[in-house]
Amino acid sequence: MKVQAVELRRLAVPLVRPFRTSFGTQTDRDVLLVRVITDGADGNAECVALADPVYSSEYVAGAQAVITDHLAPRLFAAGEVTGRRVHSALGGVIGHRMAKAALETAVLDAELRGYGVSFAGYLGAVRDRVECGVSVGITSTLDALIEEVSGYLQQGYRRIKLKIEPGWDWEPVHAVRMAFGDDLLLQVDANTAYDMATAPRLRRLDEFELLLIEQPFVEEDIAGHAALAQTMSTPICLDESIVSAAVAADAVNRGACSIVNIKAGRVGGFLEAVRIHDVCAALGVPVWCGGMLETGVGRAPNIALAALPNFKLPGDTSASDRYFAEDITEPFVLEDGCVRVPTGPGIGVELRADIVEQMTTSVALLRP
Ligand code: SMG
Ligand code: MG
Repeated sequence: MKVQAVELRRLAVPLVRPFRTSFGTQTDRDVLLVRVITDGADGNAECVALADPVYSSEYVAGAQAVITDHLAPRLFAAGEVTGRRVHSALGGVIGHRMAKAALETAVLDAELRGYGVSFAGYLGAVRDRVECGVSVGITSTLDALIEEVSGYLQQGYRRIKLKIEPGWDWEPVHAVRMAFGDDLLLQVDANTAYDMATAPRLRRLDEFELLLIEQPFVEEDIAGHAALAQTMSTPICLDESIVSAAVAADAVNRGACSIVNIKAGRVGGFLEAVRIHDVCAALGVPVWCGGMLETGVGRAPNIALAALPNFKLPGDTSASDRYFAEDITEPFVLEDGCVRVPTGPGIGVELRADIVEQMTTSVALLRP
């Protein structure tokens, strides 16, 4: 298969409600869709970078620039490619994992459509439905939080994740435990907002028997997480820190985490994501699927990934209506707290051309 052109399309997609984390508030999604046009089928993917470099160093305009100036030219120059060859074709470029992941996923989508094989089948999925959790942003009041969580539980979500930061930690977790009881599967995500000075606040969360605490310290601080893990009964899970299978194995072996969040975009693609899944399985460490407020284009392969056997906890793989009034593909719907794994060829979903057109803010076509 030869990639003949790459289309980069930016969309402005409003979120149904603002999503506040320790690093800022998202009110809409600046989506970068990547389409590869090949001599066979076309392939689509979504780049998970946010509009600003606040979750990671990558951001949408930067991803678009690196694809335009560095990655697409390498992909064109590679000649005959398959999904598995994309990583080495782009290897000369350091970092930019989210941008690389989008290209690799689009090539895989094209390739698998040619074979008539689904992402789930290709990656090694063992389930046809995956359990869903929901990530709940920081709210202005505890009452607003309880109301939001209550709505999600009524819809059937099987696990709640609360975003925390120093000053919004013990109180919201306590309020949610009081309102919904000790059996609720509950976890928290700090998005690097703590350090050794504020760590005592985290230790107070041990009383709530949380499933895990996600990424308390900055991403580089593997040693700090290992030290923290020694002093807490709540399992530490890493998200931002885990950028490859090698880093995952190292973090686990050094005692920095006992659970791993996998996001294909953060680690450079679904093939590396499967390697992380495999190394964690070998080390006895459960994984779960993270989310980046993806549209259906990005959600579909995430759900396929989440159907692999070592995905042992519900993921941030919520239904489309948790994010968007209208998804740009056929929507993912919650059924008994689960979403169905797509079975069609490639990512298994199609773009809704009219809605995509309405939301498009720019289109660029890259050619060799
Ligand atoms: O897709 O449901 C989702 C969002 C899940 O909380 C979520 N993602 O650190 O895990 C995380 C955040 C990163 C993105 S926040 C805009
Ligand atoms: Mg996280």
